[in-house]
Amino acid sequence: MAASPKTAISDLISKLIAQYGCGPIKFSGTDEAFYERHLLFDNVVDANDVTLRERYEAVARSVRDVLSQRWIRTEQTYERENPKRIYYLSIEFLLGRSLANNITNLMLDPIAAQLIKDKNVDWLGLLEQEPDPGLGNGGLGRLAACFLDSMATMQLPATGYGLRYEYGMFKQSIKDGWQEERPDHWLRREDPWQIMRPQESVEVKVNCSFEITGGSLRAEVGKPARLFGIPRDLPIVGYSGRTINSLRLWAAGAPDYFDFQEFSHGDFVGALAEKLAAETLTRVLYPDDSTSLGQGLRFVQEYFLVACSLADIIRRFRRSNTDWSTLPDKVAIQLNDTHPTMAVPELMRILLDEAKLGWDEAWDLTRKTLTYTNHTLLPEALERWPIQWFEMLIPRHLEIIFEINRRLLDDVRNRFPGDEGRLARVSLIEESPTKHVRMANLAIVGSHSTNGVAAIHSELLRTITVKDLAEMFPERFNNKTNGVTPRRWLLLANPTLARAISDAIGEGWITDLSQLSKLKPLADDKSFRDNFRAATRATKARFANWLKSKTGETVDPDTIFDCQIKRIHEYKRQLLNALRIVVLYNRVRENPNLEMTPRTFLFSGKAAPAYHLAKLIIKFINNLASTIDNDPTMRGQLKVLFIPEYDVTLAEHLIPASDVSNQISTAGYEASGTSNMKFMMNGALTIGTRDGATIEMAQEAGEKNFFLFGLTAQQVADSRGWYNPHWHYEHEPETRAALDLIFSDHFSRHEPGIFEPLRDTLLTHGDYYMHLADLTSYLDADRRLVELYANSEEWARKAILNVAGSGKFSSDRTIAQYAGEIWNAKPCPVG
Ligand code: 26V
Repeated sequence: MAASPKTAISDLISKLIAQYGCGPIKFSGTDEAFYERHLLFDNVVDANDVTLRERYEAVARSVRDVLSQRWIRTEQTYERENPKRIYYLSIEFLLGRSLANNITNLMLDPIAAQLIKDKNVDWLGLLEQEPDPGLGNGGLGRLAACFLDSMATMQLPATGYGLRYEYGMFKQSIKDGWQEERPDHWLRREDPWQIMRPQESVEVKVNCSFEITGGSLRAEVGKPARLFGIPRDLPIVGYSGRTINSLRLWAAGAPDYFDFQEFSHGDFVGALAEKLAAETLTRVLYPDDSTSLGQGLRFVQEYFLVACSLADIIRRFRRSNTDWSTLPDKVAIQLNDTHPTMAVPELMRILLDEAKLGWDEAWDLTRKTLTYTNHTLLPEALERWPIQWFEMLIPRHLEIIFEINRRLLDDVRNRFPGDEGRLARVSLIEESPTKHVRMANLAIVGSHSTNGVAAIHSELLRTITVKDLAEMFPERFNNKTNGVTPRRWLLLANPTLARAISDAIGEGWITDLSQLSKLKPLADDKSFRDNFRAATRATKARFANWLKSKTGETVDPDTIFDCQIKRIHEYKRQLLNALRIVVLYNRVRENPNLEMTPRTFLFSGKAAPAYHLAKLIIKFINNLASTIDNDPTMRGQLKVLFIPEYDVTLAEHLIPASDVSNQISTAGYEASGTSNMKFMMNGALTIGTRDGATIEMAQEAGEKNFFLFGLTAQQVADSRGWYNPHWHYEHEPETRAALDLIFSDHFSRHEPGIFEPLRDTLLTHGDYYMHLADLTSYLDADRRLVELYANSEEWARKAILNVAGSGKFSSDRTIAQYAGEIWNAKPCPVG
């Protein structure tokens, strides 16, 4: 007898659970599919009358059912085997949606496909029901998420630790061309992926209390308080579902019992207010702008992340180990940027005050346990916290920092007698204008490894930014070029290309991306090129449909899709891209018969709410877009579109559909970049500067398959003293015409003068990021690129060679290097 569809799904899931080694789950009395059980028992709804959101929840919970036993077994294996564990501490994790990713990594696609068919589910609509959790600003947070995927896939015993912000990155909309921000209340509906673990809450003691007055949080000095960290775990499913690690996110709360005490003294409302103040701590993620650096709440967030995570790590360590001296053999703690650097004094405090070790042993263990990654050289982004805040919140930690510094400076005096300048530069304390702790110095001194995220970045860090410390501790400095997970960024985001690749070289690339090099000879194979081109064309059409349904905007898949998507920042030079477009526009205006290869310029990205110039750049791009749209002489040859609300999901749609990737930062300023790698593995060609990991990408693909232009980092540094943007304005007619057009209010007819600050930055104030210096060579590279596009066989050949050369940029490779060269950690397969 043929199985009914319901039974078939249920059977398949049971088989899968069996395959994962945990034995089939027995239902009590009913043989309904998981999905329908969840609809009935969780949502209590009639399966014939459900909303798409309810369907999403039921499918997500069904997938969670499949992984839950395996998840428990992963932790049991680690408890039993007691391997060296990796802890990744990060103030941001930009995970993206989980449902489709978990289905792919659990290899449940055939079951999902069957469910879609049997139940006639609007799958794309259903996926859209899951919020894209914006618990990060950009590259740093997304890197953390890629690393978690790689560590689980490589069966490494790793845990991520972060904060459960109630409001993530703001939602962006565009009104009259301007960015508007709205809060992102992503937890409005229950998140099926988060498991609350109240029994594993930890207590954090601080030396002041908090109060909300007039909407802001105020610290009351000298009134010690206790905060509670309540963890929620998210499953991190390794590819093939063998290992399921955890991301543990802390939410702040006040202890449950406090209100009873206060209530008995009559101050019930006061007690509740205190609870609210405590919960405020993890309410919102800070945007990466310089003004936010001045805010005390962020400082408390950083300490809270560190205190909760270290308490948890040490508790776990003590469960299986009695001897403190084995800490570095069992625990590796990676600090993702300086945000969790208070781990240095916090671990010292635990070892000194709780374990009662002597200073030397505590210091040795601390340094051997901690490691630090630097993600930016921008001086305004290097964290420095006022000493006063340490005094107020964590005076014991300040005492420890002072003692670390005293010993460090003694060491400097011994090794470099009389070198007062060096002493001042190396010190953990910046003396003026007011005393601050230099968090990067503390992280370097208090750990045994400091790495940058691309070869050029690590080199600049070592030889310029923290030169004196690198001279003192040369063995600590190393490079780990970033990578991205090919599961989310190729297999899941670009199924059409992924299939074409697998058909040609097999599926080994999914977990060993270096196998993409097998595509190299296929660049010369006409039929593979045809497949490749057809895949790209289909993906572009799919993107155009998605964009239409999301935003109402129309783009033509037969034009070149030329993209720049990333946070809006002066150093990333979205303005340089806009200037290029103004020059192209001017060429048509001057010669209306000019035939251009039709192009669509796509921008997306958020500006920090207080970063006024970045917001003006968004406004300029939008005005440029509407002016070009409304200019009949353009005859649809150029189109500019700023897509609002850039997030992981948008990137997953847009990157696979792109022909051209713009990576055009001022050389020396983009530490690595990671979207550059995603574009490359999806077959886009890069037009870019010699910056960050783009340099290594060009090496891998061959420079002749790249469109590199502009000043090198060395040239940028060397010309700082004499660079004069006016020279370019005076001597380069196209540069001059473009700027004149902008400042004639051509793009701001009804808003005269609004773009004056662009004149200030590009001319009056000296063009710090050297837009004008690079514009001409950018245009030259752009011309070569468009010429190549006319030869579609050659274009496809180069695009294939780019994919074939992208194997190095898997985060699996990066993680293998961290594990081997920094953590000394090994896989711990789950039996
Ligand atoms: C922070 C701030 C704060 C103050 C104002 C300006 C500013 C600009 C940037 C940042 C972000 C710093 C950390 C960060 O996200 N770095 C990014 O890390 C990525 C992963 O390693 C890397 O690919 C990017 O190049 C790097 O910018």
